Amino acid sequence: MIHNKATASGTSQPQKLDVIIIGAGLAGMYQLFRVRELGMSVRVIEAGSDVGGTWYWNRYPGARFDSESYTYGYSFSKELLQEWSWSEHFAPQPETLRYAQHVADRFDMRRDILFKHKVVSAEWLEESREWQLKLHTGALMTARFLITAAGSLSVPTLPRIKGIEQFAGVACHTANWPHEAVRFEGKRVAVLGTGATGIQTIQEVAKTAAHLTVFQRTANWSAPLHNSPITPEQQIAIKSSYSDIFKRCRESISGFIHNPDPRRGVEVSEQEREEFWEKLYKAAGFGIWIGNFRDLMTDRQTNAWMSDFIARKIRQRVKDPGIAEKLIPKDHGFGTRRVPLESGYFEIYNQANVELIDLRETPIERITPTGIRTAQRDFEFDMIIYATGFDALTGAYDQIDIRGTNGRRLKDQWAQGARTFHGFQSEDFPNLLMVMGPMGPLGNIPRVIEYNVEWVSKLLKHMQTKGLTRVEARPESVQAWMDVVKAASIGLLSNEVDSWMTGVNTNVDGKTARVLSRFSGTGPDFRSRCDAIAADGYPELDMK
Ligand code: NA7
Repeated sequence: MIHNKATASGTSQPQKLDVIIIGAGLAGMYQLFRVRELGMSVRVIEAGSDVGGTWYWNRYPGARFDSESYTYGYSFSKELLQEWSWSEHFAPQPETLRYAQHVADRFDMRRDILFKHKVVSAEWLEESREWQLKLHTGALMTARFLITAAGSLSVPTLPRIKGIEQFAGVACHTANWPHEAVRFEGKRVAVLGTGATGIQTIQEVAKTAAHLTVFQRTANWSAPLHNSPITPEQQIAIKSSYSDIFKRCRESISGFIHNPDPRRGVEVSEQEREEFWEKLYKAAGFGIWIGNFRDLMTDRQTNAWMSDFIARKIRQRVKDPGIAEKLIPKDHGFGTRRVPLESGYFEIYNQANVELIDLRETPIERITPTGIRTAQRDFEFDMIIYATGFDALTGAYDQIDIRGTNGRRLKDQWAQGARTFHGFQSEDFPNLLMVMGPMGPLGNIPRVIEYNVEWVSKLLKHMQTKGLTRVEARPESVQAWMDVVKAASIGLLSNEVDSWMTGVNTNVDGKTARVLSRFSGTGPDFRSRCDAIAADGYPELDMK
C-alpha cells in the first residue's frame, strides 16, 4: 500500500495512481477506506477544507438530520458504533460534521485527501487505460479508476432573478454558509425557498430576527419531526441493538427504520385512517411519509385524504386563515415531493416578526440594492438567504468536463436525462465508477452509500484478482437497467410533480422538463439485482 502525503503534481509529469476519488463526504471517505484495503494507491480530491461533504457545506442555522441519528452513521465498524454517541434523535449539523471529522481521524484518512482542490476535467486515455484529471491549479493526475463520490445535492443553485448581484446587504445560499456564526438580532432577513432547507432555516431565523420575510413559491407538505435528546438509557439500548437497527434498515424499502404499513388507505374505515394518521403525526421522523399506508404514493384517493388530514393540521396551527391557506399546497399531494420535517414551523407564522409572501400572487420582479421588489411592493433587507436548492443528481457531473471514449462529453451524453447501469457506470466511460450516480436508488443516504461503495470495491477486487484493467457497461446493459427504472416508476404520483427528484430546477438551463432520474424501486430489490451481477461474474459489464 502506498501512503504518501496527499499532494498533486504541478509539473508536466502527472501523478499516477490506481484510484482517484472525487469528494470527501461520507461516500468518498468510506470509498477511501475500502480502496486502501485493496492495497491500491489512492487520492481523494475535495473542494472543501475538511471532510464531511453535505455536512461541511450546509452550515445554515437549523440544519439537522431528518433520519434517526443512529441509522445515519456508518455501520461498517463495530468499534466506531460503540465509541460514538449521538446526542439527539435527529442530530444537528455541527455534531454530524464532528462525526465525519472523528471518522477521518480514527481511520487516518486525511493523509490521502487533497483538500481545497477542484477537478476541472477528466479525460479517458484509451491507450494507457487511465483517467487523466486536471485540477483547478493546472496540476495533472492520472489513475486507472476514477470514482465519483461528489454528492447528489452538492451544487447549490441561485435563483435567476434580475439584479441579484446588486444587493448591498449580506446574501448567502444555505449551502455556502459562512464558517463564522451569523447573528440575526436586529436584522431584517429574507428567506427565499421553502423546501427542507428553507423550513429548517426559517424556524431558526424567526427566533431572533427583528423581521423575517419568507418568500414562498410552492407551499410544501411538512410534518413534525419530534426531535428530543437521547437519554443515557436510550443510548445504552441503541448501542446494544445496532445489528437489529441496521437489519431493519436493510430490509426496509429505502434504508430507514420506517416501512410502509401493509394496509391500503382505501381499504380501511375513515376512523381507522384518522387514528393511524394521528398516531403518525405524533411520532418522530419519517414514519408519516414512509411508514404510511402502502398506497399513499400510488392511490389518488388515499393521497387526497392524507393531504386533507395535514391541511387540517395546518389550519389548526396557523391562526390567520388566509395565511394557513397559503401554506397548504394546492398543486401536489402529500409525500409526492420530499417531505420536510419541522419543529414548530407553522406556528412561526403566528409571530408578529414573521411575514409570508406568496410568489404565485406577487412574483419577484427584481433584487434591488436594498432588498426585493415584488409585483406589489419594495422590501428592505439587511440579509437575503437563498434556500433555493441544488442542481441535483447530475449537477456535480456537469461541473466537470468529463470525456470518455472518442472524446465524448458525459454532459452531452446525459443531455436528455442521465442513463446509467444501476447508477454505477455510464456507457462510453470505462473505469468511471459512480457512488450513488443518477438512476440509482435514494433513501437514507449513508445506507445507500455503504452498499454502493461495497459493490464498487468488490468490482475493483474482482478486476485486481483477474488482472483486468478496463471495465465498461455495455449499451444493452444500460438500456436494460433503464427499462427497470422506468417500470419501477409506473404509477408513482411523485412522477407527476416538479421537484429535484424528477430532475426539475428552474434555475438551471435544460432542467425544466421532468425526467426519470432515480430508481424508485426498493433497496432490497436493488441490492439483490446488484448482488446477482457480482455473483455471476459481471456478465453485463465488458471487462478486459
Ligand atoms: P429544494 O427542495 O429543491 O427546495 C428549493 C426551494 O427553493 C423550493 O421551495 C423552491 O420553490 C425554491 N426556489 C427555487 N428557485 C426559486 C426561485 N427562482 N424563486 C423562488 N423560489 C425558488 O431544496 P432544499 O435545499 O430545500 O432541499 C434539497 C434536499 O436537501 C432535500 O430534499 C433534503 O433531502 C436535503 P419551488 O418548490 O421550486 O417552487
